[in-house]
Parts: sequence; C-alpha cells; structure tokens
Amino acid sequence: MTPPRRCTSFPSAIALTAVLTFIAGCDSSSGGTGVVSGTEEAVLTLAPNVPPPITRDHPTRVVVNLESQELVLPLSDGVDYTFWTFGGGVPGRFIRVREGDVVEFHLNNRPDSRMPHNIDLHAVTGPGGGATSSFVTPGQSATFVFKALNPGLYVYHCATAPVGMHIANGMYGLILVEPEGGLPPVDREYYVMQGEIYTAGGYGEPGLQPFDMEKALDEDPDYVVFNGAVGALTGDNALTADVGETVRLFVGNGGPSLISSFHVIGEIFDRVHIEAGTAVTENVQTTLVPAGGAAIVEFETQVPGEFLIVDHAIFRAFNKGALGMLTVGGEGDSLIYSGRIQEGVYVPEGGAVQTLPADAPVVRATNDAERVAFGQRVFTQNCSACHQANGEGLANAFPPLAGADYLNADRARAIATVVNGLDGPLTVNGERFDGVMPALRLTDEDVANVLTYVYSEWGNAGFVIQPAEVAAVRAQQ
Ligand code: HEC
Ligand SMILES: [Cu+2]
Repeated sequence: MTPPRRCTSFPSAIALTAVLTFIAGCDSSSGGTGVVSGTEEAVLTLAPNVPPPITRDHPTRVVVNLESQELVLPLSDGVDYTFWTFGGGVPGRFIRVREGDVVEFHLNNRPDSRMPHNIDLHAVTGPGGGATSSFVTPGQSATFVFKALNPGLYVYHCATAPVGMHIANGMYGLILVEPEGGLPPVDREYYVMQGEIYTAGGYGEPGLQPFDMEKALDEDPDYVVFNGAVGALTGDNALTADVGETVRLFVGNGGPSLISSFHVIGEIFDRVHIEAGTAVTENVQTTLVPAGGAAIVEFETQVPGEFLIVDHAIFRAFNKGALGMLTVGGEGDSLIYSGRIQEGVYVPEGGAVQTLPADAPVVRATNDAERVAFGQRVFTQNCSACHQANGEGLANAFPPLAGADYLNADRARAIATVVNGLDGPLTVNGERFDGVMPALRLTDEDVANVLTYVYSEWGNAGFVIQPAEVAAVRAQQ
C-alpha cells in the first residue's frame, strides 16, 4: 500500500539536495508513487547479472556512482579491443530503481582515461537525458539528480562526440525503473545486451584491433555480440535455468546502428514487454529491439537442453558473434518434446568471414578550389564531431584546428596525424591535450583534400597538400 501524499509545509533547509528531494516527494504529476523517504546506494552489477528486485513500498533517494573506465578486454579468441566502459565491463553496469525514486547520479571519469565522457539515460526526463550535466574530462566527476517518472527498461549511453564512436566502443547499458508494485517474481533474471563493434581487421583477425570509423559510417561491423564479446554467453558463460523455472531477460541494444531481431531458438516468449514499455504481448517468437531500445522477455522452461540466444538476422549469429546460450537442466517431458536433442547443429561455423576490400572509386580534385570543396566534405564527415564544425575544438578534449600553432608549424606532421592518428600529450595554442585521435583510414586523396580545406580556413597557413605528399609521409612509416 502506498501512503497518502502529503505536501503541507515547505522545507526550511535550502540545500539544493533537500529542495530536490522535497520537490520529488511532493510531485503529484505521476500519481501514486508515494513520498520519497530515505537514501540508499544503488547496487550496480555487470552482465549477465542484475541487482535484486526492489522490495521497498515507497520511493527513496538512490545514489548511483558510475565510473567511466577505458580498458583493453578480449573481444574474441586472440582478439583484443580497447573498450570504453561504464563500470569496467560491456555492457555498462545494470542500474535498478523504482518508479518515483529520486536518483542522485554521480558520473566519475577515471584519471587514467584518455577521453571525456558523459551519460544520456533514456529514463531521464530532461535535456540530453543528463548528457550536458554529466560531461566529465579525465579525473573529473559530475553530479545531477533526476526523478524516475516512467517505469520501464531504458538504455543509457555516452553522448560525447563522436557519439557513435563512444557507443561502438562499449559505452551503453540498461537502467530498470520498476513499476510501483514491482515486477512479478520469477526464478531467474538476466541482463543481455547487444552491440556491434567495428574493427580495422576482419572477424577473427588476431591482436589488438583499432576502431574503424569508415566501417562504422557504413554500419558494416565485423562483430555483432551480446555482452561485449564473442562467447560472453556461451560454454562456461552460458545462462542457466532448470526445467519448470520462469526466466526473465532484460534485453537491450546499444547499437550504435543495427536493430536486433532477438530470438531464443527452441523457446517461445510467453510474455514480452514490447520495446520495454508497459504493453505486454504474449506468445512471441522474435522481438525487435531497436538501436537504443530494450525489451523484457519472459518464458517458462519446459524442456532441458541448450537453447541458443541469437539475433535472427542470422549471419550476425553464426558469423559475427551474436550468439549466446541458455542451458536448461532437469528432466524432460516427452509429451512436449520427444526425440534426441542434437547438439552441434547450430554450432557457429567459426572461420573468418571473407572480406571484399574493393577500393571505392576515388574522385580526384583537378584544382585547388575543388580540393578545398572536397576537403570540406571529408571534414564534416570525419573531423567535425571532435574538432567541431568551426575548428575550435573542445576545451580539455579536442584541440583546435582554427589558428592552431601546432597545425601550422609542420604540414608533414599534420599529414602523419591524420594518417596514423595521434596519441600522447601535446600543446596547442598554449593549452595541453592528452587524448587519442583515432586513425581514420582515409585515402591519400581525402587526406590531401581535408588538410587543404583545414589550412584554407580560420586564418590558417593556406598550404595546399597534394596526394603525392600524403603518399610520401605514409611511405616513411
Ligand atoms: C575521435 C575524435 C577525433 C577525430 C574524429 C579527429 N580528431 Fe584530430 N585530434 C583528436 C585528438 C583527441 C587530438 C589530440 C591527440 C593527442 O592529445 O595526442 C587530435 C589532434 C589533431 C591534430 C594535431 C593537433 C592540432 O590541433 O593541430 C590535427 C592536425 C588533427 N587532429 C586533425 C584532424 C583531422 C583533419 C581530422 C579529420 C580527418 C581529425 N583530426 C579527426 C581527436 C579527433
Ligand atoms: Cu564516452
């Protein structure tokens, strides 16, 4: 039972947090969630685990401490990737609150991070979902407070430029806002989240793989995975249940681009919260999970065996990694399923996907004006997300190109920066930067064009760069 709402006296304390708590507690717009009382620290879990169900019968102030952390993690056998994470894993840590809760959110960016980050929670009603309030450079922390007005399962993600790159690098996760009365109890709850990864090398190519912006723009990933890695949910990592148990999967899709056709081979979802909202539909085979969206699926298990969890866009499952497993133990019922359960029928084919590195036809600039015009296009598509459309960059994060002493001092160094990326401290116009610029895999023509454009703008030195000069710098590597 929910106690009646009382908002009789204004609080005497004028501390911001007290006022916010008061406002939240007296908000009558969302009906029946009760008066906010007490404070608790949120339990945050790494996938596939979820925090325990909420047993409170009233909203409270929930303190969330989430740390952005950049670290090398395995992506597949012998393949590593530098992931950017919320809480040390991909997907980010699961957050569980109740409708009406006041969430005091602290985003902490580790001092050893190279990049600024922030967070956009789709559960937030407010500009950017919290993104602007939470922008943190390495070694910084930021706090904002929001009220969880709408129950549901929501995606959160980093929204720092270039947004797609931060998401592709692993910066997404789920926050569950339980409805006032809680969710019906089940035997097992798991956290499964899909995402795609764009690597310079093809599927299975060993070593530390850098991010590939070109493939990302083409929405053509080599990896589509559940929970951040090929095999994160297979073998010893398989989800488990016993015959007769009820299972609830909190399914999210970080994207950044692909829609998931979420399916469990050999199971029918008894109930699906479509798009993780309030509407429940029944008896579903495959449910769509949009990029930046979620679904809650529930089913009872009746038959023991291995049940494959897939994105039913099926090349992704068997050739790109979007394959998990639910192992159901116990006795079968031959009336429901009789006959031998063949193992191995759906085992992934392994092996690298054939890649077709057809070089895109290059349109060559025939004069300097064309070079600038073509270069502007390359800039808009490849550079402006970080260095900004006006070339001014972003303080503490992305150095300026406009009137930049570093850029104008050395054209060969500028070419090398675009060709190879850049890593390590540098000073531009007296400001120190220590970030990472990814290698962008542009053609010599595109590098020549974009730098000619950059040099022609914003009071820069006016150099015209020819593709041959780019080729010469590339040859020195
Ligand atoms: C993902 C963000 C990102 C993108 C995209 C990006 N850069 Fe950078 N760029 C950086 C960062 C961060 C640095 C500083 C690296 C460091 O601290 O070592 C940098 C440094 C530079 C520098 C040297 C410093 C200066 O200000 O003169 C140049 C030149 C440069 N970038 C040009 C480009 C061009 C041209 C493009 C597009 C083709 C581009 N960058 C795309 C992030 C980016
Ligand atoms: Cu980020």
